[in-house]
Amino acid sequence: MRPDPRPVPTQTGPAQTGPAQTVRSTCPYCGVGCGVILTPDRAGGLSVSGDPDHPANFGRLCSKGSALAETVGLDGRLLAPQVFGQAAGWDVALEVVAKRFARTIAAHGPDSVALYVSGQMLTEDYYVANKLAKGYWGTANIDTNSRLCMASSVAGHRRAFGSDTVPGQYEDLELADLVVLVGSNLAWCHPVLYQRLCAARAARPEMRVVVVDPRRTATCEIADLHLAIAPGGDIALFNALLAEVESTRRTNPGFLRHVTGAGAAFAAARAGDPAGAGLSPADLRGFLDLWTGTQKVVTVYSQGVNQSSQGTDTVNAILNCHLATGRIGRPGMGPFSVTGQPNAMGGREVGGMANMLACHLQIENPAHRAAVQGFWASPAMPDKPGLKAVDMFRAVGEGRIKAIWIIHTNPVASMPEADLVAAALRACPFVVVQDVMAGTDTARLAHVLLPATAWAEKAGTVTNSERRISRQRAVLSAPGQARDDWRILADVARRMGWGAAFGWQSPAEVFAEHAALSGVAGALGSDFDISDHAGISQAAYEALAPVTWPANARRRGGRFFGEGRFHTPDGKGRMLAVAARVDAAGGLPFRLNTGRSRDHWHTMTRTGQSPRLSSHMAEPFLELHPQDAADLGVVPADLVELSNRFGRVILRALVTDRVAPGQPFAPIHWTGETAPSGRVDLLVPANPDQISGQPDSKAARVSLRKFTARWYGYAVAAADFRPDCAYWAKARVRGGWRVELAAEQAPLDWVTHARGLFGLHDAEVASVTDTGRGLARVAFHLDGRLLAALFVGPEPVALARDQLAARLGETAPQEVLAGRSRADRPDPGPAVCACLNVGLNTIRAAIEAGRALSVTALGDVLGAGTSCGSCRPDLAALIGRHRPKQAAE
Ligand SMILES: Nc1nc2c(c(=O)[nH]1)N[C@H]1C(S)=C(S)[C@@H](COP(=O)(O)OP(=O)(O)OC[C@H]3O[C@@H](n4cnc5c(=O)[nH]c(N)nc54)[C@H](O)[C@@H]3O)O[C@H]1N2
Ligand SMILES: Nc1nc2c(c(=O)[nH]1)N[C@H]1C(S)=C(S)[C@@H](COP(=O)(O)OP(=O)(O)OC[C@H]3O[C@@H](n4cnc5c(=O)[nH]c(N)nc54)[C@H](O)[C@@H]3O)O[C@H]1N2
Ligand code: SF4
Ligand SMILES: [Mo]
Repeated sequence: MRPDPRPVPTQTGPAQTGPAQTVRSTCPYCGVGCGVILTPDRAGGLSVSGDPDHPANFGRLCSKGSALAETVGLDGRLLAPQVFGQAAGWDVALEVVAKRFARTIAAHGPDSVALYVSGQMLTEDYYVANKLAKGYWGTANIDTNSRLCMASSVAGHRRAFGSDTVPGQYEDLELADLVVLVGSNLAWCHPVLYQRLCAARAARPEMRVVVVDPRRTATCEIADLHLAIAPGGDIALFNALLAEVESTRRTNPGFLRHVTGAGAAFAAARAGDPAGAGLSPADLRGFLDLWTGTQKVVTVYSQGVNQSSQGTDTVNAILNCHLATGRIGRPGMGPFSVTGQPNAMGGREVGGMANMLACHLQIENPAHRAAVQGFWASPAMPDKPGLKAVDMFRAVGEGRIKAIWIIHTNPVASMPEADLVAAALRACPFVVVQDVMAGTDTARLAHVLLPATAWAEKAGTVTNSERRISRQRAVLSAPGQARDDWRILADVARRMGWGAAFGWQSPAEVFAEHAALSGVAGALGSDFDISDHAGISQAAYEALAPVTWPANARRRGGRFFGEGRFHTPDGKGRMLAVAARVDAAGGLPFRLNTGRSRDHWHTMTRTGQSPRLSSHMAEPFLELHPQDAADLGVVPADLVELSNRFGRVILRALVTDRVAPGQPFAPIHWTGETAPSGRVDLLVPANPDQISGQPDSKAARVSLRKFTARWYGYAVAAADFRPDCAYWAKARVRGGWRVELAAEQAPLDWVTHARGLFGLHDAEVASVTDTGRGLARVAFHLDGRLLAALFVGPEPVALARDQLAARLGETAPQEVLAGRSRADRPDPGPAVCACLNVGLNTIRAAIEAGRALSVTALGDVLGAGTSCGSCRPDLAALIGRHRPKQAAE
């Protein structure tokens, strides 16, 4: 074992003893897997900085990584087990869970239970969950939110390579002469990788970047060419490319000797209709020339590819082009599926999906099953795949699954057909939810809630998009009764009678066992073999430096497939004949695209705790093309209602030509906790890819209309409160909350209404109302300090929102009622640069005054964009918009 040679001390000893040293760890958000240095403040908090020596980020962090310290507080945490609504000790909770699962399996067979887990679990947690389900319960009904995320990539890899292998390394993006980003908003979703790409391009201006996305995203700022492809047009595009590769004789005949299926794939590509991509002939030609004429090409792809009913075929259409040209597994060349979650890769490595076995072995292969079962000495081993996420929740709804245990994911918010998922859980006889937060949409439907330790409180490993395994280390002690995820799973397994197989004392022991099993898999030909670490000692595990797999006596790190050796039975790569399927026309008029915004993480249970991250986009919104807006009679800041057979959603209109007409876009982050009418997944039909089972999350058909409220409101409050009206959206601010409201009915008396809303029945009140014009302003205070305020009008209220929120706890309520900015403190506006907290109004003022007319100058003058840089595309756009006339000339 190679110890970490770097100077920062690492924590030793068990995770839960309240260590207080500086440690190296890994960011818990995206699959870039950035290294962080954590220093606890001994008061339950910590400071976070980028690890300059970590090979994923070399010290960089994005806005989410740099705000991690704001998310480790205990607000909203689940701190004790709850059993049927009552607080309970661990003994009771574990006993209830163990007995119920044992009884259900005994009465209805192993396939009557299920585990639904997450690509955010640590490898050790995931390993234990998979061992319990497959080896001991005897069911393959363990699936994960990775089904919503990476399943099409996994299936595409396995079809082409015979294994789920990501061939390249991050460095390839820097070494390439052309980087093509397909369905990836890298600037917001993998910001540090995007920064590495920007830096490489600045150093080598001849490098080219193409973005293939129906939307003009922030990532397009770096693009030489933005192909605003027709949604689902990617197969047509890559088939056109493959046909071009063949017709211009750019194939690599030497490499093609190691590939089968080329003839059929070329024929299918020739038969395709490039018009399906929906691009202008000039754009298409430009792309084909660039790709075929550049040897060092990396094609990065993400959810615009995976989350489609043709996701797997789209993946193979991309892989075909790289196989045909031999541009794979060599420096600066290759297809690159970037993973979303921090341990999407680790989950695939332990086999934590319904159709996989441990260590990339195959569930359908008897020798593989025997090897894993032999290694585990386990009583059971399913011989066929289990239910994939969509089918799993359908089985719950139909009563075929009678007990489900959900860990580290929030399916009631993130699954398609979300209300059906909620209904299924409501009807399920036994639902266990293991989370760090008490009030998530999923947790509210649980019979048993199990409190897990959170990031910075627990220890383990994660694998990033480039196959690099990094340690997460604990610096904070476990709050309340929270326990590590792996330990909770092992505790239940022990109570089910399997003490010997689940008897580990630390995550190091779990990792050692996982690494040993990978050696068994490696001997069977698996790519995933980290047997270097089999039997790793506690001390070596504590000191483990980031390492890429494979890691065994035969191979350490590096790229795959450059020499043309694949993991298929004949050792050859496979090109696949794929054809674009044309979606049946008809249905509702709009196609709803969904995805992410810059500063929030999924269902916001953690990023929602940070005022800084909450200020970039404080409300759920709908990007809507100006033409659509005009047709619907919608102006900026209006509310829009989206509906289809599943229900309705209300979002704030963000009118922009970043989206094409007919293709509005909404972010996925808002939930029943933060904006009950903003839960977009309730409108998304599952419509999974037939091969991978991955839902088609970016293609819901919806109708739109303007939502007209009787009144609109804006409120700030020091204490949390829950409105009850057609539309509301809540966001954190320093010292409290800010909330947007809209309702179809007006109350009789605004002061009474506001008292009830805030629960401030005895506080002093100041109010101004103009019933005739439908205006009201109500402020509550105690000893002259502002506790809460509500502003109401017949139109969306215009006022200095951030400024008002900043007044919470301050004096002078009369001034608050005036709704004005204080002259001595201008309203900075919503944060554009979340790292350094620089607001829109501040930036705009600097541009309009001519003080900063480039992104670099904005950095010099205000600091904006100088930390993670993910706002730099926004800054450039603001300069374009607000630059003084004479300066523009
Ligand atoms: N800030 C932030 N970063 C994150 C996350 C987060 O929640 N917040 N989540 C992480 C996770 S788990 C994931 S999976 C990744 C996802 O990272 P990305 O895949 O980059 O993010 P998305 O916004 O889901 O989708 C990417 C793009 O696909 C485009 N798209 C839609 N339909 C099509 C199509 O038919 N063809 C093409 N070519 N493009 C299409 C959308 O317009 C969108 O811009 O992000 C990770 N990083
Ligand atoms: N329409 C649409 N839907 C989508 C997508 C899309 O693009 N469009 N994207 C999909 C994708 S790619 C993904 S990855 C999913 C993500 O969807 P989810 O996985 O459901 O979202 P998260 O908010 O990340 O949920 C993580 C949960 O784990 C909890 N948690 C945090 N830390 C810990 C811990 O240490 N232990 C435990 N036990 N719990 C913890 C959090 O509080 C939270 O409740 O959403 C999918 N849904
Ligand atoms: S890019 Fe940002 S969110 Fe992703 S791992 Fe790095 S710091 Fe974390
Ligand atoms: Mo994801």
